[in-house]
Parts: sequence; structure tokens; C-alpha cells
Amino acid sequence: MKLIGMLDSPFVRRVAISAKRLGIALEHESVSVFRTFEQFRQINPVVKAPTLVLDDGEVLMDSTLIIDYLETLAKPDRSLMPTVIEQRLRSLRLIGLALAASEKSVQLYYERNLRPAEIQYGPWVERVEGQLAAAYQALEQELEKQPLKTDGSIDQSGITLAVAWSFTHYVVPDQVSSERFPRIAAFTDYAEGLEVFVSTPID
Ligand SMILES: N[C@@H](CCC(=O)N[C@@H](CS)C(=O)NCC(=O)O)C(=O)O
Repeated sequence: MKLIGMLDSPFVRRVAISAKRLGIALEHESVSVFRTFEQFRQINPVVKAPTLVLDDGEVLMDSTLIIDYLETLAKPDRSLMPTVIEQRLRSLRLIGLALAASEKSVQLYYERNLRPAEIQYGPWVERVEGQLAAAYQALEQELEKQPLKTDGSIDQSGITLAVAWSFTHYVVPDQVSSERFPRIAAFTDYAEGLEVFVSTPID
């Protein structure tokens, strides 16, 4: 199977890291939705990263749906999702918040880098900045209530959170500070030190 997309996308990176933790080998092709739009379009006419091309040529997109498929392929004891309902609920909440933070970071980055300055719309930017801050605020509170494990393991909520935080720092660093969100920052330092993160760097 081939994973298509750049690792500077948090959605691509969470799939790549999850696949490694699930023990599923993926061939990775760093095709950009911007710089190599036409090449991407040949693979997936919708041009969404990540795209997963199965061995029979079937094409999947959306990181959460791709991870769902990889989870189904993996051995149950490798799953990155808790099965106990209370823990699963918490994981789903953290993942939802981290995905929202990733999405809002992408929106701000596109606004700043794709839209010409003279047609930028201030109220929209403020709205997105507020949503991004709210997502990280809620995540920080969740970690205060119950820290994520830092014992060498990592699950889907940890992967998605750390990937989101690193991505936000990479594209809109002015929006986040380790002083304001110390627990998220500390957890991300831990995650980025794991071999699976080190071998899957933002490119
Ligand atoms: N919800 C999607 C978001 C994917 C997404 O927006 N990817 C961006 C790259 S970071 C993309 O494909 N951008 C090109 C576009 O939307 O036209 C997921 O989880 O995979």
C-alpha cells in the first residue's frame, strides 16, 4: 500500500506514525498537493492528503478513515485505541480536539500564504485564531485532569496531539506558546523523542 502526501501535513504524519505503531508497512510517496498538484491529481483527482492507494488500486482518503482501515488490518493487540468505554471516550475527545487544532492551523496557514494580503478578511482570521486557541486550551485542561502516559508507549490520542502541536509550531508559531500550554508542550517533547516520531519527521 502507498501513502501519498507530505509529512509536513499533520494528517499525513499521523497516518505514517500510526501505521508504524500498528506494524503495517506502507510505501511513502512525498507528493505535494501544491507543488506537484498535477501528479497528485493523477493519483487522486480530489487531491487530498493523505491518500492511501491499496494494492488493488482502490483509493482511500481522510486520515481518520485511513487509520480506521489500518486498525482493521492490524492485529487486535496492536490497536492504538482503548477498548474500555470510558478510556475510548476520552481518547475520542482528545483526538477530536487535536484534529480541530490541526485543521485550524492549516486554515490560518492557507490564509496567510495562499490568499493575497489585500483580500484577507480580518474577522475570519480572528475567528480561526480563537478556535485554535480554544482547542489547545481544552486539551491542556484534559491533560491537567489526566496526564497521558510517558512510559515509552503512545496511543492514537497521543500521536494526534503531538503531531498537531508540532505542526502548529511549524506553520503558525506565533499562535502557541509552551508557557501557555505547558502540559501539551511537555508531552510533545516526549512524543517527538520516540523512535517512531524521530523516523517520521515533518519534511
Ligand atoms: N480531514 C482530513 C484533512 C486533510 C487535509 O485537509 N489535508 C490537506 C493537507 S494538510 C489537503 O489535502 N489540502 C489540499 C486541499 O484541501 O485542497 C484528514 O484528516 O485527512
